[in-house]
Amino acid sequence: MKKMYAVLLLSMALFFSGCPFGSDDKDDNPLIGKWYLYRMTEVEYVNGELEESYDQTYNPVWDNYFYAVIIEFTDKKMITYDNVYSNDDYYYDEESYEYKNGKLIVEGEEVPFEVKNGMLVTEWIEEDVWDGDSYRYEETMYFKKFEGELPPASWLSPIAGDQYEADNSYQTSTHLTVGANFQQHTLTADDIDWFSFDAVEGKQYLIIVGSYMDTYVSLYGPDGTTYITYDDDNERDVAVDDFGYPLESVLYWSAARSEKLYFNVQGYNASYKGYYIVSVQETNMNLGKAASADKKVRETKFRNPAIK
Ligand SMILES: [Ca+2]
Ligand SMILES: [Ca+2]
Ligand SMILES: [Ca+2]
Repeated sequence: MKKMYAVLLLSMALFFSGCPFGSDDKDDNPLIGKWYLYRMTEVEYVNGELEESYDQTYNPVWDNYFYAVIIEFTDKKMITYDNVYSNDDYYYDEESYEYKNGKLIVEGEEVPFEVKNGMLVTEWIEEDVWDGDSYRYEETMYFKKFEGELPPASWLSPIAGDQYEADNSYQTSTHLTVGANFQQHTLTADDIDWFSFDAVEGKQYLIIVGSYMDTYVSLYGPDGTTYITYDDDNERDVAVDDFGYPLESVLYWSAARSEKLYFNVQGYNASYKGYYIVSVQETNMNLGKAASADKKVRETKFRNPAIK
């Protein structure tokens, strides 16, 4: 399970309290219109050393608006829309703002920004010293113009089941050809999607799931019921083709015998809904013994609140 959407919401709040960019000086208010977040980067330093970095691009092929935050600037109001993935609902926040002499003023504070080549870019930097260590956090958000209605229709109606349903048991699983291009699926409420693939003795495999959603993959033996192992958030940090979507779960399997194996994909929390891609690829990587079943993780799996 991950925290990124909580971070995103937090950063939206922080973005409007101050950024280091200079404003541009057009007479017309360049902010007017609707903007969707299509890319966001975060970099964290501890004592000047890179600690963590994160770069998320929302892929436009799918319904990327399902995941992205959208901001609308009208003459007087700055309105933030954010989809609530686990409900057929969305988050809405409205604030007054002023645009004067090229400056954006929100609640009495100047919020520097940059509009360039049809993009709105914001950057936020925070520095802090805590317990003798210095922390620096940099966040850049890139928005593009959104032309659709707000909120997007997909935020208000239940997400549709994919073409592979019903596949909520190993008996109704979808067979994947190793090395084939990814398949697109959705997780609807309380959905679970079962798959199978043919493993060959002595070969290694990666079950790759890409999503903006927090997914969880469980591998089962040829009887479809004997649990083998799992992956949640690419626990081994396997560097692999992400097919243009954020790598979510990557399960490694080294086949000791030739057999048909089963696996399923579900949300970390059963209420999660959204889109994902899945593919099984052969790999030359030898990562050693697969991670053993982490009982602690599995037991807490459905106890988690809806926020990622
Ligand atoms: Ca499904
Ligand atoms: Ca299903
Ligand atoms: Ca996960």
